[in-house]
Amino acid sequence: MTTPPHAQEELDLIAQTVDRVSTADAAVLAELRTEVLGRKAGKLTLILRSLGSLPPEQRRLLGARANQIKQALETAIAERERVLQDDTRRTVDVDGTMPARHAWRGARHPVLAVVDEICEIFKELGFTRVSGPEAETEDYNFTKLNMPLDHPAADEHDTFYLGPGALLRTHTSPVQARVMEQYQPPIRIVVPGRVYRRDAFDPSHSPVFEQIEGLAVDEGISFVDFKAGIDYFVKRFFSPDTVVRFRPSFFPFTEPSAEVDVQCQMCKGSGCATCKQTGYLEIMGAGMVHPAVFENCGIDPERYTGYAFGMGPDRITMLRHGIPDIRLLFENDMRFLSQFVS
Ligand code: 2NM
Repeated sequence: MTTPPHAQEELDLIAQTVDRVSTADAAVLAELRTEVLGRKAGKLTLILRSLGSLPPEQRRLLGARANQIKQALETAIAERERVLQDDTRRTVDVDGTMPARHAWRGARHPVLAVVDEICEIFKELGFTRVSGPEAETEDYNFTKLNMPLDHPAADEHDTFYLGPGALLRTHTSPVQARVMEQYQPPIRIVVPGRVYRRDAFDPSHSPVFEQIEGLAVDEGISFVDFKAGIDYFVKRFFSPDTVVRFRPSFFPFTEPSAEVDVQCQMCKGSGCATCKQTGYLEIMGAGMVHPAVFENCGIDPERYTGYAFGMGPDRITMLRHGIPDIRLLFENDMRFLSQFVS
């Protein structure tokens, strides 16, 4: 045990360690603390412990000095710890004269911008935007929509099956089927979402792409309402003078069915590469909902009629911006996407 006059000298030495604290790194600081203040063998700890065996006069003098040093050391260590912590948070060697890096600006993906715009236009006609599951059953994706399972579209060759009777939806129509089952007319909905088909990637195909389908069901909806609804949309989306053409077509879920064309935006109908010299661009399929679909979804086809339509926002986005390859819409290449930041 340390006894005077040794204790006096040692206290002087310990007092000097206070000066070392202000330049210590974290490791040295830990060492210093153990060496001086350690609970078992710290130099100062031992001195303080030995005070009891000293005569009262010496105990008072040494004790006061030892406690003073202890206090000073603890304060210095705490202060140094605070500085070291701050330093690790701060970047060293900052050149304050460097120009700041520009802040990234986000934007909607061009396809989402088109989807939102289409939904807004149909909102003006009273349509509500709804969504539903991407994993579906054969029943909702095909059977209820008047597509028997031997229909070519239901082939494993064209559809991603997840298991027996389960698949990735090939269109958003199963959502319409679910809405018809759950709500009574009047129904007016637009259904945007991702759909899946077993296609290889090429400039105009992708195994996953965006679709918007729409459905209007009420008493007394006629072919005139159908044509007027589509015409309103086309003229709002493109321009008021856009020429619209309805061509007879076939879909299992509509009868009659039509393909809707608009006059080519590139050449104004005179024929160009974009419209393959036809003067028109196909933008959607549509028709009057087949009575069998109503029947399958619990809606009385004697009382209600309606129209439905489907379109591909990816393709419409490509036409709008002159994008030559659908893959550009999926690659998230900032050189491409940054062109759509407004
Ligand atoms: C299209 C073309 C024609 C359609 C039909 C339905 C439903 F579920 F109501 F029967 N939804 N969407 C439809 C009709 C979709 O896409 C080219």
